[in-house]
Amino acid sequence: MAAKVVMKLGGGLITDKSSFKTAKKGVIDSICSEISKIIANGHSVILIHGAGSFGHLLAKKWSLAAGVVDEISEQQRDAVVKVRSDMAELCGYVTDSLKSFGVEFAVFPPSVWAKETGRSFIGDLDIFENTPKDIVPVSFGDVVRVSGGAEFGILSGDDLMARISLEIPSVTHSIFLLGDVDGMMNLPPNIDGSRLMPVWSAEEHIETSHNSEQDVTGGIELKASRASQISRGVDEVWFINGNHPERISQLLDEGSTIGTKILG
Ligand code: IP8
Repeated sequence: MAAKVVMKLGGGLITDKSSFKTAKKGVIDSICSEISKIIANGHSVILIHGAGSFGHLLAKKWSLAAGVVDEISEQQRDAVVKVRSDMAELCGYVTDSLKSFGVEFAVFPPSVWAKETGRSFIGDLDIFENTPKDIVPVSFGDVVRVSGGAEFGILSGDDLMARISLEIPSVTHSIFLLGDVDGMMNLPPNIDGSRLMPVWSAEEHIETSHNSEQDVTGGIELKASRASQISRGVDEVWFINGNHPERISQLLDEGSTIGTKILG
């Protein structure tokens, strides 16, 4: 059966989060190569990516997530323009790689089609539905317009994942590709005794360490919460190590792989 896959490349997977605007092109290439195989096998893919060091560092420095602050509004507005262009640049690395593997794509920057932040952002999701089957729609976490005086805010790729996975008809798989870990761990990955949870549901407590010094959206907690919401409407919701993209094909072909299956 042809799968309809919504996939997010985490910002920590495709960039070095601690080093300003450093893309991991090798990782991006290995995932895009895998996407080309998935499409050649008759499946369709909607691709979302996070910001990593192309978004969070400047957004944090100028407090973009909380909206405009009078005293620094000029610098903030400059930062909004800069982060949007940095995100377009990161997206360019992803689409250049898709192109090099012969994958056609269409880019939809949220700053153009979406407004407001969080799960109830406003925007016409039909653009993802109306793209022809062999063309991969690509979008990403971005700075978007916000009403009510805030002027701007940060829309996370995790919120895009939730809405697209649940509202586009017949999505079969919603996959979050992570950097450095095989899936959801019971303890932060750097702590002794940390182990992979092959299945996870929201009732199960996890110890997390969200690096809010770097991250202006919600880190693993936001991902876990959105994944859990998605799993109420989509059968196959997974956290997979993006450094092993062959696991995506294994999941599609064999129904399971190394990773965490999120249960509703
Ligand atoms: O990395 C954040 O998106 P995320 C977007 O998917 C920006 O949470 C611009 C920081």
